[in-house]
This record gives sequence, structure tokens and C-alpha cells, in this order.
Amino acid sequence: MTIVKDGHFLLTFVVINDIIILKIQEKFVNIFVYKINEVKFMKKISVFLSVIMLLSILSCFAVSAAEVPYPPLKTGHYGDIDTEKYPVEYPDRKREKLVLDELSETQIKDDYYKIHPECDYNSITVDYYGTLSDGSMLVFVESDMSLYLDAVDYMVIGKYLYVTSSIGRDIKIYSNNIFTSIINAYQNGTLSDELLDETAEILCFARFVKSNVEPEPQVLYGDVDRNGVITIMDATLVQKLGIGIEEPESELISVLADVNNDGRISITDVTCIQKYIAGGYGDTGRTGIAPLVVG
Ligand SMILES: [Ca+2]
Ligand SMILES: [Ca+2]
Repeated sequence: MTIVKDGHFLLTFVVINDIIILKIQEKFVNIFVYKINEVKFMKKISVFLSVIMLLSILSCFAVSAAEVPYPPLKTGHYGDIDTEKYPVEYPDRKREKLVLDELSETQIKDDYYKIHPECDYNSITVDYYGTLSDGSMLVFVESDMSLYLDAVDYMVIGKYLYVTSSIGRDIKIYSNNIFTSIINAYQNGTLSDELLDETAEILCFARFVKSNVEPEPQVLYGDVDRNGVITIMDATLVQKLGIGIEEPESELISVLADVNNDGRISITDVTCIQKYIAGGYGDTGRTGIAPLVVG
């Protein structure tokens, strides 16, 4: 049954077994097919983009996990730091107080007094440690109203560990008549990484280091050169041990070389290791298995 027919397209309904099939031909067909293809293409594109986005999100997690060696530390009691897990390097010198000119000292005292008017002005003391390249000064200001707490605490600031006698009463950054704690300045971005490096240098902060202790490779039968993997080098070494042209370095090595567990090192062990390297065809003994008890 033809519904429409003009110079542009032909629209036909065909009834086969009670199913109505719509046929569109001529010019309109091309548009229709094109639209279908476009939808399919867009679907493919969106799936492709989704996969790319997922991969980039996952890689971000992987990178951040790998690049942050000391994430759980923020602040706390100094004695609680697991320095084995988070090794730190202490500087070989101590911070030094510097001489401050009288004009600056008066200004700092005045600014301190503005926020602590309850204190005795004459009791205010200023310790000055240095000036950063942006003009900020590192000062410790206290007065008769300062509270004394003897807890030793720490703050993790970037890659540095700042140990202070009491969080809150630590050395401040003094800039534009305002005192800001170092950790706050770092968190709010006024203290850049470069300025933090300068601060750390002046105040002799300890610095976190990545652990240089390489984990011991897993002990495996057949891995006689103890590099964590079983290769042709192991097979060759077992061969040398078997014919006696080389001596095992330790009792452990002779145990690991005896992969077929017959109490001696022989060509049979070499064959087992070679089979293991070739893809585990045939009897490979206990090659590649970690011993339960290392003898
Ligand atoms: Ca090996
Ligand atoms: Ca053996």
C-alpha cells in the first residue's frame, strides 16, 4: 500500500503476517539511514569517551597513591610518628635567632598588642628568624598572657615535618601587619612551595624522605640468584651448582636449587626450572613456589 509518492520519496506500508512494515525509499531513505548511522556513531563515541574518562580517573588515583609517601600524617604528638614507615631526615644545624631592627620590632609588638590587648605591652618579646623573598618575616611573639604547654607536637607541611613545642604558639609568618601560622599560610596558598622551601631552610625543618630500603624479593624455589623471578640465569646457576663448578652462597640457596626435592642438586632440577621457564610444561617440581619454612 503506497501512501505518498512524489518526486522526493516513496512511503510504503507492506503487511506481511499481520506485521506492518514501513518502507521509506528514494531521497528520504538516505536521510533515514544517515540518521541511524549517526546515532550509532555517537553511541560509539560516547562509549569511547567514557572509557577514556574512566581510565584517566583511575590513573589519577594510581599517580596520587604512588606520589604521596606520607599521606596520613597531619598533626599530632611528636612521639606518635612512625619514622620507620615515614622516614625523616633532620638538618644538621639548628635554627638561629637573628637581630631585628628596633623599628620593625616596635611595629610587630604593636600589631601583636592589637590582637592581645589584655597582655602587658612591656612583656611582649619578639624572636626573629629571617625574612622570605616575598618580604614576609618569620617571628615568634609571646607575652605574659601566653600559655605554656610542654607537649611536643608536629605538623606536616608539604614534604616537611615541623616539630613545635605547642601547636598554635609556633613561629608565625608576619606579613602586612598580620600573623599567620605556617600551616595555615601553606593551606590557603599564600605560602607557595618555593616560599615553604625557604621557610624550611631558615627554620631547619625535618624533611620526609622516601624509604630507601628495598623490599627483599620473595623467596621462591628455583630463584637461586634471589632476584624475585625465575629466569634462564637461575637454570644456568643450578647447572653450575649441580656439577660443582660453583658453590652455593648459603644453605638457603642449596635448598632453593633442589626444586624436585630429592635432597641433591642435579640436572633434574635444571630440567624442572627450564620447563617452568618454558611455560610449565611437564614436571616442574616445586619451582616458583614459596617455601613454607625457609631452612
Ligand atoms: Ca632469579
Ligand atoms: Ca634435586
